[in-house]
Amino acid sequence: MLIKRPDDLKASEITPRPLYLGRRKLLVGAAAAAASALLLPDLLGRGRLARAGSPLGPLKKSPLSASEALTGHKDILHYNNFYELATDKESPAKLAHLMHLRPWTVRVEGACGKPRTWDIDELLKAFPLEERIYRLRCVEGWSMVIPWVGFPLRALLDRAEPTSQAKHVELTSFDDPRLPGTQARVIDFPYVEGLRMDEAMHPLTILSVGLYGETLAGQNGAPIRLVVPWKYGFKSAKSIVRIRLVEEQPVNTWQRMNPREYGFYANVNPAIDHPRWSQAKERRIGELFRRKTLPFNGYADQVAALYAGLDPRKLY
Ligand SMILES: Nc1nc2c(c(=O)[nH]1)N[C@H]1C(S)=C(S)[C@@H](COP(=O)(O)O)O[C@H]1N2
Ligand SMILES: [Mo]
Repeated sequence: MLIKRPDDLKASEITPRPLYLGRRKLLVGAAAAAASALLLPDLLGRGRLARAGSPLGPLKKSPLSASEALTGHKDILHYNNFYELATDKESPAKLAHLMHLRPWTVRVEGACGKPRTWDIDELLKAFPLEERIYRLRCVEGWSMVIPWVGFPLRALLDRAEPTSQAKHVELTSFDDPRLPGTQARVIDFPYVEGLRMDEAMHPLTILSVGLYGETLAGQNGAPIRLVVPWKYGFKSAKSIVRIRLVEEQPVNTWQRMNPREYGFYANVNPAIDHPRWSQAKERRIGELFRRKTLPFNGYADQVAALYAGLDPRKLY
């Protein structure tokens, strides 16, 4: 990961080796993409169709919101992890116009009575949206407070009528080889994440379609992404195209890339260091001093009971 702030220099050490090797390829890919954007002005037209940044109308603020100062809208739009686009923090905002956001469908399938392919615009109308302010803590040691707009994942899963075999949920991001990071194969795509059924059905777990009252920008995972506030940021799969109810525990992308360092649960835990760096503190983007990281990212009261009897040292 290419980062400039001194605080983040340590983060460059955390990039797993295959990613470093992939970065040169990625830079070549980014240059090619920039060139083709110049040759194909209609890409801009497709960007407009995606309607990132459109107002979402009056929104009820969820009582489950955190009451903390929000991270600036600009920071949320310009400090992103989105490997389908690029591995540094600033490039996703510059490359997001390459994403083709319409037509877009989300397939809900697997162990359920009513599998369905949702058109994203139908889906946006089918579930009442609300504003949810959540802390997001990245495993790299930074955090933000984000006014998401979305609805509980549970609402969508209930519509599918999960069967008793549905023990886990696997969420899959898009895989568009036209995008520079995807093309460079910096990690295995599509990006996959997983939750246990009770985590997926928990009222704090949402699908987000917007932030700061507007539809999501591409770099934040438009048109729809997962948000699980008590877990490290990487659990929140962006630009989802498939949600599958499954029996077995899914293997998520980071677990597959580096099983020694990333597990299935990824619950925020200041007491358990990542093999190569501490998780005790975090830098809130926009703030100068580090603050202490809270167990379950501050959501312990609501979720700690889900993990009673589970050894966080073995199952992180
Ligand atoms: N498909 C996909 N989803 C992803 C990622 C990614 O690279 N690809 N990065 C993850 C990581 S590491 C983090 S911290 C969050 C960042 O979300 P944000 O940029 O909207 O803050 O998205 C997560 N979801
Ligand atoms: Mo992250």
